[in-house]
Amino acid sequence: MESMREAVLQWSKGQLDFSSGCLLMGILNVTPDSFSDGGQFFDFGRAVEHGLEMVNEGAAILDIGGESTRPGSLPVSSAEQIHRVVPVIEALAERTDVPVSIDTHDIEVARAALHAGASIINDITALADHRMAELAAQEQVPVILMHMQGTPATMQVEPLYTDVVAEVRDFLVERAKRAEGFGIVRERIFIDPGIGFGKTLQHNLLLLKHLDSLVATGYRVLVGSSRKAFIGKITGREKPADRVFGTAATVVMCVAAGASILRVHDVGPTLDVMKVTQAILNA
Ligand code: HH2
Repeated sequence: MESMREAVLQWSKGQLDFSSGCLLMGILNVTPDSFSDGGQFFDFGRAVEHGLEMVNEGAAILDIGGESTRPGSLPVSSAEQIHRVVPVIEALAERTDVPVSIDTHDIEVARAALHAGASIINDITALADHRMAELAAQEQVPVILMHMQGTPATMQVEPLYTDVVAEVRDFLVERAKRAEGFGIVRERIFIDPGIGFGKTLQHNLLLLKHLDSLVATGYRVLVGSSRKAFIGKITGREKPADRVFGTAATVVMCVAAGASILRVHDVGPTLDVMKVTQAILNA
């Protein structure tokens, strides 16, 4: 499957070069309450500065979100999300060539973000709203389709699967095919197992262990394991910022399995982990 794809993904507003393997997406949460960095980049100036810092450290994409989706979180209005993210997207689109993705499942927010200069849609509901699929097709931008069981408010109450790997894969392939039906070209579709979204520790571990079965679908795979709670459960590290080394273990596994993009908070250190892993694989 890999060989059938072009190494460089190009679209009208951006490009991503996968020729040396996996790329990093830097997380920029313009929120007061994200699980890891809540409040840190809520201020416009600090958000832009941190975005540029991640580009300097080697981020190939910046993922900007105005709503926390941590377990137990409640929805934020479209107007408030737009108010949070649009100025930051405008400033970053002006100052860097790195493509900006908008982390939202809200059609109004996605429209405003694309208008402001974002050029990728990261949708944790995998285009549950068909207008999002129409928008992506019309604007010809890449989409990230993530798996989630339930909603952020309730998803960690009692996640249940018979075969988590097969169920997540089948869901993502079904949504990816539906996206193609809306006119989004296959190369622009990324699938994401949704680590921590309606999953127990064991579910997360099985999805990471068998990531190759997602890669084998032929769609490019994105993984967001950075600093998440399951790493804290294993290591005993309560503070998300202390989970960087734990995250590094997931990065090695994902790169080895053939993931295309890793969504991370700690771009600089993760790039080193990725480069060394890639060098070993290429030896
Ligand atoms: N995880 C989070 C948010 N968006 N998008 C994708 N595609 N994949 C993920 O795993 C993913 C995501 C949650 O992490 P974070 O943004 O750091 O926290 P919060 O939701 O609390 O803002």
